Amino acid sequence: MEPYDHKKIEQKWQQRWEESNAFRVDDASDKPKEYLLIEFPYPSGDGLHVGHVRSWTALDVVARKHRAQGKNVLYPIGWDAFGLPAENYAIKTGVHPKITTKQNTDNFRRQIKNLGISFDWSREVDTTDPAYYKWTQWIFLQLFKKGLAYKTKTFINWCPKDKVTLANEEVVDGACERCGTPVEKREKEQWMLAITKYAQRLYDDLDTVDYITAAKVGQRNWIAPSEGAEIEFTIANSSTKIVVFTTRADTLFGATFLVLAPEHPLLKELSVENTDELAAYILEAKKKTEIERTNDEKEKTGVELKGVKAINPANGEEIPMFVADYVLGHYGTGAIMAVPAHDERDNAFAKKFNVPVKLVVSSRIQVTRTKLDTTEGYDATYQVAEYSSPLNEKNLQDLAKAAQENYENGFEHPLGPTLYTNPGILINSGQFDGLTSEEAKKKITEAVGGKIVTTFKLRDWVFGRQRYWGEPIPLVHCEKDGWVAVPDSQLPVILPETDIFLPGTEGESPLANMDEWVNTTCPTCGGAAKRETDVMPQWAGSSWYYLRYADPRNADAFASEQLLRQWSPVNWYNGGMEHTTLHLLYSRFWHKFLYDIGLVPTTEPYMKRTSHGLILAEDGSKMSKSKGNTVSPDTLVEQFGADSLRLYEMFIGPFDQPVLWNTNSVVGVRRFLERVWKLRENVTEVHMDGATETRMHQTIKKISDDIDALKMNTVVSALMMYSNHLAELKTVPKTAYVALLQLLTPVAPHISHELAEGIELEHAALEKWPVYDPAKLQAETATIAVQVNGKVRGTVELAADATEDEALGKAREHTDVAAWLAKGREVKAVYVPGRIINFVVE
Ligand code: ANZ
Repeated sequence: MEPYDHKKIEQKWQQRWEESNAFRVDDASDKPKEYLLIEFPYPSGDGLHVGHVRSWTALDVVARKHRAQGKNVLYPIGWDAFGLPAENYAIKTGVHPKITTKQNTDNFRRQIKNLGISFDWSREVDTTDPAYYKWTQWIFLQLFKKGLAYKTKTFINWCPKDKVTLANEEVVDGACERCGTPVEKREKEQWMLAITKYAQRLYDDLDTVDYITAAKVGQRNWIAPSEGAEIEFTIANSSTKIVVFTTRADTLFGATFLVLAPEHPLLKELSVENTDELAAYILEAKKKTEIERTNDEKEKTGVELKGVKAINPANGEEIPMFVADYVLGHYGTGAIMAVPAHDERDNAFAKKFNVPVKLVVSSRIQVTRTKLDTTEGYDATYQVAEYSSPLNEKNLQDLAKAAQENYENGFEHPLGPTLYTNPGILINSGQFDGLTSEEAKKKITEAVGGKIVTTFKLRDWVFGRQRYWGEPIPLVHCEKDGWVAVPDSQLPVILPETDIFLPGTEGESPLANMDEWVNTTCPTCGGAAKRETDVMPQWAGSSWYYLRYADPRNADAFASEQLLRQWSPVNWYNGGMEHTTLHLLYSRFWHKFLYDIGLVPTTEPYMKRTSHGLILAEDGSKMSKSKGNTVSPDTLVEQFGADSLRLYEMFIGPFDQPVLWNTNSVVGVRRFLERVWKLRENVTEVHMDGATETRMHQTIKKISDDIDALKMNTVVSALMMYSNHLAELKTVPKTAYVALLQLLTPVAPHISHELAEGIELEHAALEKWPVYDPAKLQAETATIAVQVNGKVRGTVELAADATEDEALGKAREHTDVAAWLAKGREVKAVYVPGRIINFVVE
């Protein structure tokens, strides 16, 4: 048999698959549909990464198996090709992003085809193709028409190096996700998408999908609903009212000051005496990142609003007001009632600014038996009733008051620590004393005319980018009509050609310089108007691409209703953990919106979501071009073959865990394939022995189950064990070998097809998934002859998978055999599994 020549074989089969459109999926098929999706790549200049190979091979294994099981499997690919790297490269070299994108996608396509992944190439999409982004723009316009896209002056995250606005999701630890530069806050007019309008549904509907836990938890924490109340405070001698958001309305009686965020719009309306001091503070606050502002280790800063007081609606007390940057402008209402006895930040602030601390919730109800003002220590004089036990002290209110007085006279507070952040029983709260925190929240909110609300951490999506390489936002501004949508008939708004890619120093989009493009006419009144020059973020095109795959060449709609019904929802989506709060959330939002306007048939885009662990360099660091520790799939395919690379990446470790790369181990799996290759020489039409048959059924079951559970590493080890077993046989039964090839095909398709051809196995047989017989999973017993010095002296019943020790032990117990063995000294004992036991005695 000729040696295993991976190059020849892989080329041959890839060509055949290409010529026969082997993976082109038929929309009209009556087989059950299955839609498998991987995150379409950003075609970077670095080419394919071994991480891509891990994700795509895994779903390719699933795709090939499910096709073999009779499903109509859609497994598409495309390019998420807008974005900064191509643009930054253009700035550096002058090469237009369109050209680099074309080069990069060509290279990616070649590399992927060399891996033998069964993508349906006829459905390839490219987000930078006008025929595609026409629909990205169109969907944006639907959002605009429904009031979900709006332009507003807002503080945005600004990366001074990339000169670009960043979404909150793109800021990691206060720095730009891409370049690590500390992010600044700038006030800018920005297009926003009102994703917060969908916050509750995005949160609740996670219950209806099968996502890995980390992805669900990540989204839940990101959306983060918080139940609380909005309570209005009036300002003394003024008609201005300040609404605060609190999750602890039960502590209202303990609110001893009010704090506004530096961004709070009402600051301008208050007649504050110390305006200069205030203005200086606000300016400083703007320079700080949110991380700095919310860092609890840092000392709290703030400025009192001199000359204004707020009125606590619970007790009518006048309380001081401050501006402090630990209160954020965009969360809740941007204003808080500060309760220093029950909130840590307020407590730290109150201590620094000398504001009274008033305890209004207690964990313990401590009741005096004797006198309150003893100096002998309180412990001896109080009886402690736990918070959860029923309250039976009639004089609770009096006692609480007395305790407070004592505290103010300099004793440790007898009702508990001065900072107590858990819920408890109300004290010092007038008619609400004795209620639990939970009860009091509702009652106090009602009593002061507040309202119960849910606030979310999730914020609206900053959608505009002042860059070049993105979809133009298809809007026109007219003095008379304001923002007007470009009519559908004029879509797409084509990204104009230019050689100037650099954004302006103030961050205006490069498109702003192109007068001819900018100046247009208003679609409504026909008067002079200007185009919006901001473009969309990279997340736009990826928010709906999975829908386009259903009907990628449709010129009249982003996809036809019928094909959307045919393919929705995506059955299984695999992608990076890092996309949980960005892409995954954004696309769920667009999908729900499209559902609401009747354009998609399901409420959720993806039924199941998994994630692959990162592949790290051999030393455990992240692989990166700059560190020079990347491995190129091209080199590996060249040297070992695509099948070896695929097999290795499936074998490398548990699929969802990070793993270290090790090129030496690729050699190991390559050797395994060579053994499988050689095995064919021994294949004959012999009858299968019991042990092999059992193994075969067990292996089919194991691999079938493990592929669906993405346990790819144990799939490979099961293949190895099974083939090792076959290698131990003198002749390999063809049925057992066919099963091996069928099971191997999804992971190592090229060699499997070649070997199948070698034993004249019909293509169709190889592409069929083997079925196990549950009755044959248990090892069967076989009758095995026992020889002593070459003569059969008896037989024993052995389990098909009996070990040598078990077999020999059983044989020695056989009376006749034992007698023959006793005649001399045993020098050798061998068990040939499933066949014979041999003793040699002298
Ligand atoms: C009074 C109070 C008393 C509060 C107390 C807490 C404890 P979560 O759970 O994260 O939603 N808060 C409200 N808006 C804020 C803003 N814009 N910036 C900073 N802090 C803000 O937190 C809600 C609590 O955080 C609110 O409840 C408010 O402080 C504060 F013993 O009100 B609380």
